Amino acid sequence: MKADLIIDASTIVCCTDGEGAGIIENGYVAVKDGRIIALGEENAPLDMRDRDTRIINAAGKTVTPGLIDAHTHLVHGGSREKELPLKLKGVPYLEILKMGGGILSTVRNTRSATKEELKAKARKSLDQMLLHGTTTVEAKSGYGLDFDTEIKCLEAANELKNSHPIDIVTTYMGAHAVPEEFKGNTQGYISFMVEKVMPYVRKNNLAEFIDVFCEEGVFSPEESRIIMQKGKEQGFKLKIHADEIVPLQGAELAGELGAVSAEHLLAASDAGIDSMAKGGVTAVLLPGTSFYLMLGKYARAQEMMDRGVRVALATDYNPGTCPTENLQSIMTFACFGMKMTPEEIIKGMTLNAAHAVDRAEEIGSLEVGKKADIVIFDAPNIEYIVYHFGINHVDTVIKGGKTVVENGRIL
Ligand code: IZC
Ligand code: ZN
Repeated sequence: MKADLIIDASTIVCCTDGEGAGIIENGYVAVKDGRIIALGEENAPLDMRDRDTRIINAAGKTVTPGLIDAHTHLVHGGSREKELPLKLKGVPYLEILKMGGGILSTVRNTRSATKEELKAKARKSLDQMLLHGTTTVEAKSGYGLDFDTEIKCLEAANELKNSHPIDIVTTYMGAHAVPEEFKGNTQGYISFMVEKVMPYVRKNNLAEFIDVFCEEGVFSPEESRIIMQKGKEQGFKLKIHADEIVPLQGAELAGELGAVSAEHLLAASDAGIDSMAKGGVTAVLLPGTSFYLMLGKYARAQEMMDRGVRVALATDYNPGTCPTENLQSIMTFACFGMKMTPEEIIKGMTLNAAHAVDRAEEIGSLEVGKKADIVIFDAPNIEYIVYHFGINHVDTVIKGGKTVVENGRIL
């Protein structure tokens, strides 16, 4: 493969491990055969500028690792804008769900859609994500709940993985809600997931993770524990939607069971934060959802970082509580909602997000040997991207060494 040489970049944000974000001013990044082969300050060594090397001038621009969206509900049917009047009247999210709306309304739309329809809709979202700088995305099922629809959604995500530049990490989230056909029989639904769906998903390699919505009126901590333990026994890695609205000690559970990540965490206790630090659980914070649910409250990011928890950021892209594919908007919510610094924010969407999907060996930072997933923003520094909000700053996206977005357009 031809080599690419990004030169004269105003800012390169390496996102390497340790303090800060590893910033290089006026530097270069060299890419060959899909990998980063060199990077540094000033000019690239002359022998790299041979005839076969494509030079990308990044003067006035900022180079970062490809963004990783570590929490999305990518595959689903329909949308929920018609719930806006209810939301504006102050009907709480969990109340709308109890009335058979919310997640359950998306379940009806997902069940009635064909796999091709779901793929076409998800593909549009993936295009938006790519245009906004996302190169890897985690995608959960959980809007089918029955066997056929969960498998349909996971197959859709896996097929998209092979036909779209974005890499997709898949998660089985049957434990997103109790479906209407199991109403009043949560135990029966748990047995169905554990005995019927999980073994099939595992055998066919349709998902690497499982996830549980541990929340009042959805799955209790005791039920969540059983689902996670059974999943772990079958070889799944664990994620948990923990302490989003009501504090239920989901963070404690994540630490105890060795989950790879715990998500939301607005109501996580001090003990829960310590349990996550001890268990090496990455916190995936979703400030777009705090904003969209009008909770008037954000996760305690600073407290988590101070206590030794790795903090990642994601969109939570879903049709109910955060309908956006754009991680750059999430940067602004993280800054103003949680007082995270631009360096903490960019690391939360790169290296820390890579940890949240168990890919930190391969992606998430600009380092020699890592996969060449790179974004060039038309902005002189990362502060500028966070500060000038609501627009798309992406100029170029390189995925695995291949340029897939140029001048802000998909090639
Ligand atoms: O569709 O409401 N929180 N699951 C848990 C969601 C939000 C997605 C939805
Ligand atoms: Zn979610």
